[in-house]
Amino acid sequence: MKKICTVFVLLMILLGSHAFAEDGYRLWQRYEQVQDASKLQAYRKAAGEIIIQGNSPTLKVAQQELEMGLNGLLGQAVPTTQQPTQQNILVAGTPSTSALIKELNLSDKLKAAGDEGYLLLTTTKNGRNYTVIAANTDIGVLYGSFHLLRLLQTEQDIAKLSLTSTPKIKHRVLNHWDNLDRTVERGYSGFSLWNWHLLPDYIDQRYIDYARANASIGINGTVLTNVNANALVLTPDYLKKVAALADAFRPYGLKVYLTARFSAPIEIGGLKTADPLDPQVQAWWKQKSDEIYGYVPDFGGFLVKANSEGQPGPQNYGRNHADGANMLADAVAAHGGIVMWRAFVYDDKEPDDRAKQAYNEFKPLDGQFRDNVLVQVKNGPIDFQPREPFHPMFGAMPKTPLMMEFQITQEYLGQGTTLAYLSPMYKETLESDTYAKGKGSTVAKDIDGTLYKHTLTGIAGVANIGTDRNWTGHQFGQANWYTFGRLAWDHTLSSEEIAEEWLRMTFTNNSQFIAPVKSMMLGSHETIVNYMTPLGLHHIMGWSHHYGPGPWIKDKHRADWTSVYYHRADEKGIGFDRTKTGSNAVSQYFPPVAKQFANLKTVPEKYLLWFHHVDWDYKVNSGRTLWNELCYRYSSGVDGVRQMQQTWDKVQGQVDEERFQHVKTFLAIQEKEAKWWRDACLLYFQTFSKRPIPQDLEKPAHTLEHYMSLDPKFVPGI
Ligand code: GCV
Repeated sequence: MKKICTVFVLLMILLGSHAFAEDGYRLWQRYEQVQDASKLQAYRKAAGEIIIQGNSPTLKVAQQELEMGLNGLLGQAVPTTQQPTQQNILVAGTPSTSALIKELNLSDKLKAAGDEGYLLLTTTKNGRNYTVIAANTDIGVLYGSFHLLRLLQTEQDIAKLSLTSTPKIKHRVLNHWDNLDRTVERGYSGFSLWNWHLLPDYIDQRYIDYARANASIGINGTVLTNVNANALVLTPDYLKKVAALADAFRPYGLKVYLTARFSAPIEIGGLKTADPLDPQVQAWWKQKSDEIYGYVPDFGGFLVKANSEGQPGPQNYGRNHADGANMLADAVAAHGGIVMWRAFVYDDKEPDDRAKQAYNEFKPLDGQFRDNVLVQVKNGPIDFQPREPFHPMFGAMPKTPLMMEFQITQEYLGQGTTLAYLSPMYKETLESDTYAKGKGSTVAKDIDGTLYKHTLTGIAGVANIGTDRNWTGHQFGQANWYTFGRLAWDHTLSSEEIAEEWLRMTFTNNSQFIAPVKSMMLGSHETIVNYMTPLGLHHIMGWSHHYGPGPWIKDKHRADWTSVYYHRADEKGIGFDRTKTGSNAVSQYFPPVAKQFANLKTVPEKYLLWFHHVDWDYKVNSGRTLWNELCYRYSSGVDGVRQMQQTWDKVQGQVDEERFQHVKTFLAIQEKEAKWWRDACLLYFQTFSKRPIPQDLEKPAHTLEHYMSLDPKFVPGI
């Protein structure tokens, strides 16, 4: 009998491993057995048994995760007990629920851990050795458990642990641009995860795995619906479904938020107006919020896009953004909710430079927002371009907590098939110095609250997650979800550290794989900037779907959605003059920055054409003329992709064939698209520069007419 059982178990393992082929579903949570023999031995020794005293839903999932993780990583079952029976113990808990943690007398150390942080340490008591995960709250225990697992996954030494980790930002939130019909605006990885049809009765395992993944990187909020909002989600039929998702996410510390359509009082409330100063409208939102909290007692609050790109808002009634935000803030305040009010506003009826409009509208409102309002600002002043200078609102609103909005989905960065590791781009913004209070007033300090002493702080990432089996379409898209969470927790981490962690957990700890692939990831963003929008060019992509190059886009119903509005190429030169002689957008920055950006000699070259209209023969840093530099940059972008292909080809055999081939195929698509960008842009800009493409560079494959005639169909995510 015993023999039959063993054969059965072996069969199940074999079948199981086949069913869980390396298709990317397991993200960075693969928990494969540790390969380094001495590390494996040390980990097995340290985790003789797991003790978690207390049984809240969050502690339960911490226990499950530790069991699943350790069983996989150690290749053997680790028993869970309630009292110590062994010499070496892994203990996790809070002093209030775990007598064992209490006995370890950690209260002094725990003071530094706050509400969500944790301690990891190694200690001894009564002759036993403890590896300790301690926190003040259950969610801290869960976060600490994931940290410990990460140390094992990345094969770190855990013999003498002594660390405290706390998040630097309070609200770390994903923004899903998911529609109720399950399409995803700017989504390139299938459809929306939220199966509204089967909710609330069917809880897909995906929801749990999504929550696990988020908790593992400290993400603590998710906005389920598109900012181009549909009021229906606020009706009881949908609120039941929202409640079911909130229930599934709650153990993982993931709060649910919804987007509020400003005209909802009219559309679903039967009112004649949505004027935020109208008492009936205010009462409607108050009652609606109470109703939502009836379904979801820990509902996070609202995210709002108002008076932008056709969305309704307070300005429809002659009111301002503070009036709108405050009305909603008052409606959720009693329940502890917040409002994230977006500053992504611009209007083509407004003659001023689009890059200036958000600052112009919001800066005068500083100090007028309620205490539970965050103003959510995109990283740059236009719209998630491959590269933008930091948004001038950062540092400029001392009395208002500003929340960062990054885009994780790659709307302008090659969409689903491009390998772009975005940490360097996020860090570039976070580390930019606003000079708001002198040198060192970085954007990061504004959003983590240390610059102006705000306690309400937040960061949002527009999600790249969908129903694709590997979640993000591109296997490397997972790295951007991961890096967003890790930076939201601690923006001082380096892009390199994060890439290395992710690679080790997602693929292998083999250094022959890590070193070249990490360097490929670190260079990938710059490579894309080079073949799409070098030297500060921006917004020159295809019309509407934003796929591929379209520098020739002009004469559309909105000038500020065309490309010529931004690149301003003419016979003399190219670029948007945002100095005093042009739109003077530079004046929105603090004087040292404004001065640097305004001067052709001191502006960082990466922003040259963002701020200046520059002569074709202007000599850039390399000594080349601007035209020749553009040609070299575009070409080096294509070369960069080819190098990425070579790097990837060399690691064949070091990772599973399934994901290897997937990435390889996507890199081939990327190379094709890089050439398309280079050739289309150079041929088009050449019609103005009237200068030859340098002899030593690869010639365009087709004519400009050919590229202009391309009309890609069925581009996802529109
Ligand atoms: C959700 C860009 C995108 C839109 C998006 C908008 C926004 O304009 O193209 O799809 O709408 O940004 O951030 O609101």
